[in-house]
Parts: sequence; C-alpha cells; structure tokens
Amino acid sequence: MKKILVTGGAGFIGANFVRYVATHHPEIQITVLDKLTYAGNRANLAGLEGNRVKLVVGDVTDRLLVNQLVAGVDAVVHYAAESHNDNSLRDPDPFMQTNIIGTYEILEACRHHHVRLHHVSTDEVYGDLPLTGAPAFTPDSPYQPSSPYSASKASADMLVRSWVRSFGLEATISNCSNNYGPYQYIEKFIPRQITNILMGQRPKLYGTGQNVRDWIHTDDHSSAVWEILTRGRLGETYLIGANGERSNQAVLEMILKQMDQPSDAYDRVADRPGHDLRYAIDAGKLRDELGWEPTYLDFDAGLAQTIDWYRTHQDWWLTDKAAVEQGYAMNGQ
Ligand code: NAD
Ligand code: TDX
Repeated sequence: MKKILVTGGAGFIGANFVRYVATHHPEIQITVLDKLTYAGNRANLAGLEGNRVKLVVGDVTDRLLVNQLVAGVDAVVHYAAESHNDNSLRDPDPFMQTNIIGTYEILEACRHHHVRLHHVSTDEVYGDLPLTGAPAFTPDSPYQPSSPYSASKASADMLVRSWVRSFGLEATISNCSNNYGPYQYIEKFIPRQITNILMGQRPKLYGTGQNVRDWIHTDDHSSAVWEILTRGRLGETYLIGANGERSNQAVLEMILKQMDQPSDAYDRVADRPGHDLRYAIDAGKLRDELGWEPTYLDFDAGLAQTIDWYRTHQDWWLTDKAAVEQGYAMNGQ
C-alpha cells in the first residue's frame, strides 16, 4: 500500500489520523477529500500539505470526483460525515446526504476500481445500555440507533456489509467510542466546556449528567484504524475502545478541577431529546486478533494535554465560539 485517500481528513479525527500516518508511515502518500464544512478546517492539516499530503476540497457525494480520486489510490479510509447528534436533531438532511449517499458513492467507486476500503463508524449504532448491569457492546450487539445521526451511520455500516457480501468488496468496518484530543470542533462536549471556562462562561451539563461515555484519545483511535487497515481480516467489524467509561458529570468535574474552578461552577441545562444513557466498548477482538493496545492510559493526563491545546490555540476556535453558543442557547442548552 503506497497511496491512500482519507475522506473527511480535515476534520477532528480524520486530521489526527493524517498526522498519525504522516508521522509513523512517511512512505505513504495521502490525498484528503474534504468538503470543509463548518467542522472541516484546512488549518487542521497545517504543516503537512506538500509532497506527501494533498487536500482536495470536494464532496463525497460528487460521483465524478470520487471516482477520479479512488482510481488513483490503493485504499480509502472513509471518515467524512456529519458527526454531531445535536445538529442531526435540528436538521437531519445533511446527515442523510453525506453519511448515507456519500458512503454509497465511496462504495461504488471502490467496487469499480477494486480498491480496499476501511469504513469508520461509531459505537452509537448499537443504541445505548442501561447505566448499570449490562455488558459492553461487542461486534455481535444488535443495531439500535437512537438519533438521526446514529441511524445514518448505522445505514452506512449496513451498506458496507452488503457490498462485502454481494460484491466481494475488500472492506473492514470499525466502530469507535467517544474521542477526545486536539482539533475537536467546539460544539462537542469536552472542547465546549474547556472553551466556555477559557471565555469566563459556565459549562453546560445536559439533564442529570449521569449519562456515561467511553472516552478514547484520538491518537489511539488512529493507531487502531491503521492496524485494521493493514492487518485486519477483510469483511470484519472491529470495535475500538480503551476502557474509558465516565459519567458526563465526572468528566466535567475533572475539567473544572484542572482549570482551577469550583466543582459546582456549571449550569444544568435542557437534556438532549432521546439522550443515550451509556456507551461502552468491548475491544477484545481488536486486542486479541491484532495485538492493539491504547497508549493513553491516564485520562487525567490526556485531558490536561487537551486543555492545554485549547488554551494555546485560541486563534483556532475563538472566531466560531459565539455562533456555536448562540445555536445552543436557542435550544435552552
Ligand atoms: P468532524 O465533524 O470533526 O469531521 C468531519 C469531516 O468531514 C469534516 O472535515 C467535514 O468537512 C467533512 N465532511 C462533512 N461532509 C462532507 C462531505 N459531504 N464531503 C466531504 N467531506 C465532508 O467529525 P469527527 O468527530 O472527526 O468524526 C469523523 C468520523 O469518525 C465520522 O465518520 C464519525 O461518525 C466517526 N466517529 C466519531 C467519533 C467521535 O467521538 N467524534 C467516534 C466514533 C466515530
Ligand atoms: O454541552 C454539552 N453538554 C453535555 O452534557 C454537550 C455538547 C454534550 N453533553 C453530553 C451529551 C453526551 O452525553 O455529553 C456527552 C457527549 O456529547 P457529544 O460530545 O455531543 O458526543 P456524543 O453525542 O456522545 O457523540 C460522540 O461520540 C460518538 C460524537 O459526537 C459522535 O460523532 C460519535 O459517533
């Protein structure tokens, strides 16, 4: 494998993956296809663009462009998506277009050009678990998506599975838990709270705050995707997670403590409609088959590094902050 196409490579997780590959596998030529929506940012690839990394600004639903790009690579890693649950409740339309139709176009191009595909997905396709007493998701858990976002990702996964079975497409799927780290758009939980505190505004906790998410550093997600892309069994689904379960309230209190704020210095705001209670990943298959292990074992340290990144990259987020908060305020959040 010499050339790869990374869709959504100017977004949070995609850009971190491009950085990971450029650092650890310098022999690989990377083309990024990204529409640069509000969540995509050329600055996420700063210092990388040049001989080995090329950004093509375009849409994954653009059949001609996708075919042209897929024809020139050995593999596609498909990250491009609308990714925020709250947005999918306000307007599902771009989620259906990008996440479902976009994946369909990627699949057809990979089929016609006989190109290997790795499809990046989420644990949210499995719906949620009760707060206590249920085992974590495995690759055999039933699909039960709750939001338009997670339903669109579940639809995309199903398309990939059917292309594998019906057309023999050489594809793998990964379903990962909640990512944190640098370059995450400030609409998401952790960067929203950090940047609120940096702005002198109070963090916002939805509902009871007891909902549990399973956190993984985005670099660990990248190493797992690389292992699956290069050594995973074709046609298989791998779950990616790092045993990082924590309630939202607990994460918020950690952020407040690290940023020298009182532990109750936040507002409780309207809950997300249909809010999933708990996500938890059993990554046993990935660990056993591919020997993958996460490197960020200390969440406190990973969080400190992330807080520091937002503190020192105000130019990256400040221009969007007021508009993002205005959008939330309209929903009482
Ligand atoms: P993000 O919103 O930060 O980035 C998405 C990127 O896709 C942006 O650069 C955007 O410009 C691009 N994009 C959107 N529509 C496009 C289109 N039509 N054509 C081309 N590019 C388009 O999202 P993220 O958090 O980095 O998530 C990346 C992928 O990982 C998604 O598929 C998401 O479902 C999956 N995922 C995310 C998480 C998480 O915790 N954020 C967890 C598991 C899986
Ligand atoms: O201000 C907030 N307050 C709050 O309590 C925000 C933005 C969120 N929350 C809660 C909702 C969730 O329980 O925090 C938790 C995390 O919220 P998000 O960052 O919106 O993530 P989530 O909905 O869990 O989905 C994420 O993980 C799975 C990603 O956004 C998805 O792309 C991924 O598929």
